[in-house]
Amino acid sequence: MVGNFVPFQVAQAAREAGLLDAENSGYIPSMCEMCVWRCGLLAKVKNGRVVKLEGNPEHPHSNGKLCPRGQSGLMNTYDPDRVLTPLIRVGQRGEGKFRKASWTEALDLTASKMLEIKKNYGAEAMIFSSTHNLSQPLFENLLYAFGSPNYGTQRSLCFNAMIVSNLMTYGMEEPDRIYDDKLKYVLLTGRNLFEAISTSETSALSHAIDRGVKVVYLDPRFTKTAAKAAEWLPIKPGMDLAFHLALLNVILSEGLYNHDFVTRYTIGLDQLQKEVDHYTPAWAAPLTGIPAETITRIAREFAAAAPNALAHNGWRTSNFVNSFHTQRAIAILNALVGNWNVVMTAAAGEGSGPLGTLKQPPYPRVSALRLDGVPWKYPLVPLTIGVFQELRDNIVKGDPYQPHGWFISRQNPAMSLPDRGKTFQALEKMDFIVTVDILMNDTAWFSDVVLPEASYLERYDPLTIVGERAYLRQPVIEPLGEGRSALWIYKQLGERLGLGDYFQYKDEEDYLRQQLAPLGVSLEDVKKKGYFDLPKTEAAGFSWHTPSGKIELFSNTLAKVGFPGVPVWEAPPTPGENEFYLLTGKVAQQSQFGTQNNQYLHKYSDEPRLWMNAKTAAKLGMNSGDWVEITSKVGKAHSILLATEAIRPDCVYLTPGYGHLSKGLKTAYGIGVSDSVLHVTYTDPISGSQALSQTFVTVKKA
Ligand SMILES: Nc1nc2c(c(=O)[nH]1)N[C@H]1C(S)=C(S)[C@@H](COP(=O)(O)OP(=O)(O)OC[C@H]3O[C@@H](n4cnc5c(=O)[nH]c(N)nc54)[C@H](O)[C@@H]3O)O[C@H]1N2
Ligand SMILES: Nc1nc2c(c(=O)[nH]1)N[C@H]1C(S)=C(S)[C@@H](COP(=O)(O)OP(=O)(O)OC[C@H]3O[C@@H](n4cnc5c(=O)[nH]c(N)nc54)[C@H](O)[C@@H]3O)O[C@H]1N2
Ligand code: SF4
Ligand SMILES: [Mo]
Repeated sequence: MVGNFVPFQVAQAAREAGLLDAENSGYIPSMCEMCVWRCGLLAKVKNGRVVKLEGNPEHPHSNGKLCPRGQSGLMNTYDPDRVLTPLIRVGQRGEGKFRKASWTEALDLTASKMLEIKKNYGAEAMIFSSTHNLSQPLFENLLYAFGSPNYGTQRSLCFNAMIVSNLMTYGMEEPDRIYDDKLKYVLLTGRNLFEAISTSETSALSHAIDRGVKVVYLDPRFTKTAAKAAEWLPIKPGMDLAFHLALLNVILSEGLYNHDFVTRYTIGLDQLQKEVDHYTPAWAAPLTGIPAETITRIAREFAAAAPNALAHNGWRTSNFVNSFHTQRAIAILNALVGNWNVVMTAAAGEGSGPLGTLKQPPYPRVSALRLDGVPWKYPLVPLTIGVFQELRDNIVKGDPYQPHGWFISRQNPAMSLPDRGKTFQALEKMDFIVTVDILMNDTAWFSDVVLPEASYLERYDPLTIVGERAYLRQPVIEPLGEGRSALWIYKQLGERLGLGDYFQYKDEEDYLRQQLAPLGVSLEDVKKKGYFDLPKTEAAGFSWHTPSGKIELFSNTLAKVGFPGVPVWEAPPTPGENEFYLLTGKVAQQSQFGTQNNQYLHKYSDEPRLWMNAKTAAKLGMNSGDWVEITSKVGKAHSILLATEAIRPDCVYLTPGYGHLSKGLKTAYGIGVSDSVLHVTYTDPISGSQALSQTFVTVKKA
């Protein structure tokens, strides 16, 4: 039976390594893809079939553990709704009528449509979008070789504010955090680590709490993280900036900063000091809803614990249009107490490091403007990061030109972009839409061609480096249907587009061998363990990749393009009478907009309800279980109400990832409501981050 047996070469390598016995039972190493954290896994194999997924102790992201989503990964492959052949639309867009097609027909059609669009309107009329995954370099190769500047990623909906502020402060995207025995104090600003899980960091924080590390947690909701924290501060949404400016004020005015570190490694203390002089705890108290004494105490506690004190940047930091300044203030708080190389350090990160790169010609020069305004409107947003929601808006406007085709890979923008109605307007503008996915997601449902990728248990992906090792994703079963790896799909398309020179590998294993070539490691050896150690490099002293070579408390880069060089107060909009802040935030059992159809996870997920503070609900005459109508400036939605003490009276909350439109998702269809229907598009002018907490709604009984 197809889809059950371990591919011959993988099984052979595993047997030779003693991982599988003569009956083909044992464990095969690979990597999870139930979220972007990509933990190492061991697939438990019995008689050649995978029966369970466990954490690989040899991978720093899993340390032997998989989260509930990772453990449910078998159902990602065995989902009865998997798309197992290429599909071509036959009915109206959105009607969901498709016919099965051969790969040859689907790829020929896709390539011919792309070439037609290029010929008629220029390469820039093809939009490409994708969310972080291991085959992204191949996808990017396709789009840059094709010659389009238009690339949409999830980042502006996720962490742009954090990334751009770290770049402006430290000259790096995101530092690593060290949760070792010395750590004493953690300040988490809306980083719900016990539900928005990154296995290794979540368990590191949990162990730290066991050891008595003090965690102070700011969130308008009482989350699982709030429950584990020493102190929960139900801050007013968007006021984190005021809170952090006041922390800076206390630390500077009381001289609690690390003078030696600040003098040696930073620039701009004077400008910072002058600005934060205004932002006293007494000023911040009415804005944040946190008493001035509490703010002062936390500043002093943080400084006293320093350098073993960490102010966490957060991860999805796309909350308000002032989020860039909030993030800058957090980055600066860490710098002032000199915790670098104690609790924060240069990121080991994922990447390709010393791995071999494949031969290819240079990309064509592109002169067309990017539709997302980078860099002409957003000069500080890196090109690889972009401003996706602005790209979508400019498709609708046809400004500065009208795109005609959209290529989407491993992404569900119909759900993940704010203001779903507008996303559909953008999709409707397209002459041609193609989606690469494993399921008929909501975006695929509106596509013209759907190309099925093999699931992460069925395919190879490019090698990736984490820390001092390179890790391999390898197939642990034969594909169930005709799904193919992204490595195969993009090469096939590249060849049909006349871009074969950008895909100079015979097949997946040849690609991996070329990556391994400069290191003299054999693929067979890597298959056995799932990783290999990279040659040791001399620990190079870290230097700040900022223009001054120092940590920039004042940034001239910001000032030069007309933004404040130090964080300044920018009041976020506040809801009108009878309006609520609409909050979003992850739940432990689901990932984003792509796992709700997983039958294992479905069993353990509550039907999502609209959280509302119990007292507010009582005042409005509403009870748990009532159907309510939620209205924002751009949409309306209906949900069941949950009256709870676990949220501020001025906020409501919806779990993201529900309210799917695709009837091809038979498990998830019809459950819950999408918060993206309600979200208004607001963009932080500096980092390009979408402000997901800045939508205000009214709620009435339905
Ligand atoms: N189980 C699970 N884990 C995941 C993911 C997943 O989908 N599921 N996704 C992964 C990804 S891609 C990301 S980016 C991370 C995201 O992880 P986090 O950064 O933790 O982000 P969220 O869970 O989106 O939101 C966190 C909290 O922010 C609060 N919040 C909203 N507005 C404000 C505000 O103005 N101030 C403050 N202080 N808090 C506010 C919300 O109530 C919510 O509880 O999680 C990762 N881990
Ligand atoms: N309302 C609201 N909006 C949000 C957020 C929120 O919390 N609330 N969070 C934001 C954040 S932090 C992020 S990171 C983005 C994420 O949103 P997106 O960038 O859209 O990413 P995902 O939802 O992870 O994409 C999931 C798609 O990948 C598909 N997929 C899964 N495995 C594979 C595979 O192996 N191959 C292929 N080809 N496809 C696969 C799934 O079937 C699904 O269709 O959303 C952002 N938008
Ligand atoms: S955090 Fe969970 S879902 Fe994400 S990669 Fe790790 S085990 Fe998989
Ligand atoms: Mo994210």
